[in-house]
Amino acid sequence: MLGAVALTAHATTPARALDGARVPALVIGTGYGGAVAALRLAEAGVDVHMAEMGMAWDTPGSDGKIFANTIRPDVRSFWLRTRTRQPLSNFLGFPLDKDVPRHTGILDAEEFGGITVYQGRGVGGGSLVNGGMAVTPRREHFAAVLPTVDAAEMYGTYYPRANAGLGVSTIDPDWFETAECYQYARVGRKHAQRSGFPFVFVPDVYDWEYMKREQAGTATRSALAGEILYGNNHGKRSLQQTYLARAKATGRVTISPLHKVTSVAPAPGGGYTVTIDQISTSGDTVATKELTADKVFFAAGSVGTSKLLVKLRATGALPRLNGEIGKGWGDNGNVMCGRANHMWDATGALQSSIPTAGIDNWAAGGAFAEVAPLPTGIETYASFYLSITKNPHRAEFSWNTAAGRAELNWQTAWKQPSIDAAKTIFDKINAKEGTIYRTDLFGTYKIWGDHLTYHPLGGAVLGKATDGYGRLHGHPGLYVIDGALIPGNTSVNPFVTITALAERNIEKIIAADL
Ligand code: FAE
Repeated sequence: MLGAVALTAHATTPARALDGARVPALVIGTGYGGAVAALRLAEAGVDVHMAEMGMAWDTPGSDGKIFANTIRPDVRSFWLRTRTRQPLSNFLGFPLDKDVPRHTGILDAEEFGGITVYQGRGVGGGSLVNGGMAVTPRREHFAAVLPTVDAAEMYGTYYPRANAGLGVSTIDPDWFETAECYQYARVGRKHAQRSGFPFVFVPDVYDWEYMKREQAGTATRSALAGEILYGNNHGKRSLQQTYLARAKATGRVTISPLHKVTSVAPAPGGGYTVTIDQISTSGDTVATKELTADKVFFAAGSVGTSKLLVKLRATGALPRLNGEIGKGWGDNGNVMCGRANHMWDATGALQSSIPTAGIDNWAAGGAFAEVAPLPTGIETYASFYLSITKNPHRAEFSWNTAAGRAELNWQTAWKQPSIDAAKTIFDKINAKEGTIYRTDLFGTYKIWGDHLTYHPLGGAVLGKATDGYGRLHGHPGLYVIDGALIPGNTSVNPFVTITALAERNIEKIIAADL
């Protein structure tokens, strides 16, 4: 039953009193950029405090589980909404969304005019809710995205460092051939190859040995129980198990969950005054705290960092931020679709929620499509895909003074290049297989999931809003270290690139500024 899971009190009290404190480094947000910054600063002997607006996600609910199941959203699932907003809104003619109690749940479906942006909320950021697909882009694509960054250094040092720190590995190909839970991916491969498309395995941070045991029935199921969007209770190496665990083990890092940064402004005696609202699990402010930080790292994610920075510039808190703030935002070209297979191409009732394979048509058609699961527990004869495409459109965040909120000027029609790119793959496969697109997944008679992104990128682009290492122009001691640095596209799933770039930038910042 929705909302029936009772939650015990989550840790909301920081390890030490924040109000009035002075800290050497304050990190806003605990996703990839924030976790890398915290670990490396702490290893360099700097005490770090992290403010995170979401919950700690370290305490089980009354069902004994920390995270809710994707098939049964409950109070834990969504960030401060009264109705779920699932990426797949319909199935076989039935709407899937349901009422839920308003709560600081794990998945934010943040709505702007033309797009819903999905983001993770809590200690671990997007790593709590994502598929763990850990893809290093092709070197030539990286060079096109961030031409000012030395690619030799990235591929020689920082991508390997990020992959090791995140615990990335690839599925055992022999097991893939026989595992019941990847029948859907094998069907996806067959169809891709019959149409002449390159098919590639996608690395992941999920523990593949654990998944083998799930399939064998010797471990509690997580990926094989449909867990993903609202967190995985087992198997996935989120930042809680990797970078953040190592950061905490240094003894120099403290984290305050349910603490939302609302302002950063120069402090009279040097450094920055940071204003933080402590919120309850229903989203109400219960205390407002002020501390002083020598250095502030914006790691609130592309959307969170951009929203804060456009506000701080417009309201005069950080007046010397430049005109590039808020610009260069893109959706990584995300678009989803499903295909209806013939009855002889069953995709399996048991599907691992962790995708492991993709169709690479980037060079020819500007699309990289993941073969995604549809873990409904029943045979659907559907193939489902998330495409990452080369979409040229870039939006801008701005501060609406009258409404007191940040706005994004993305337009739904801007997804058309993404749809066209995805069609270079799926029109061909449909023609070859004699199949059709599903029209029941995103509404009634709607083929394309073109209303959303999981991969917000940009808004404080490297080398534009910041210098070549993320130092914000105009205010020394302020840094951007998250997905906001990347100008709207990475050609693949973004978190390995966000992590590697953060590794590169923090190394330079520690050497030069601290
Ligand atoms: P992020 O991880 O979003 O962390 C930012 C943190 O800051 C969050 O915890 C926020 O709650 C917090 N925050 C925001 N504002 C404030 C504030 N004012 N005060 C305090 N805290 C604040 O940022 N990427 C992949 O590479 N592979 C995948 O398989 C994949 N699957 C995805 C699936 C889903 C459903 C979603 C939502 C995303 C997925 N992504 C995937 C994207 C990936 O998770 C995302 O690019 C990174 O998490 C972004 O990392 P950042 O460090 O930029």
